[in-house]
Amino acid sequence: MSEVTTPPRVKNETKVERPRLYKVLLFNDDYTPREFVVRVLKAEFRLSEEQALRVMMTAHRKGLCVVSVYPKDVAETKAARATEMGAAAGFPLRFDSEPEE
Ligand code: TYC
Repeated sequence: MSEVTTPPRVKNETKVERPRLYKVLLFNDDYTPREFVVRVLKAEFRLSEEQALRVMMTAHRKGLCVVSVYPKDVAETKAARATEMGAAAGFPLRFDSEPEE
């Protein structure tokens, strides 16, 4: 009589990790007018007036502030576009992006 063996059941443990999110950071400087920073935050990051004011004042007082988090390519594009808005107006306004912990 032939023996039928069933293969051992192996749990599929392949983990699917979520892509890391990236923070967009806003840096303080001594030259860019506060209202201009607020305008850029509203235009590029879709912040409300209140949110934009809070982020701008935090960067102003502490040196930097996290604006928001996005997938890598979105964070990089938004940081570059927002920095370019400042440069186009003659200001040293700087945004950058970095991975979340
Ligand atoms: N420090 C600037 C000023 O006093 C305003 C400012 C705030 C600039 C936040 C950049 O990220 C910034 N005019």
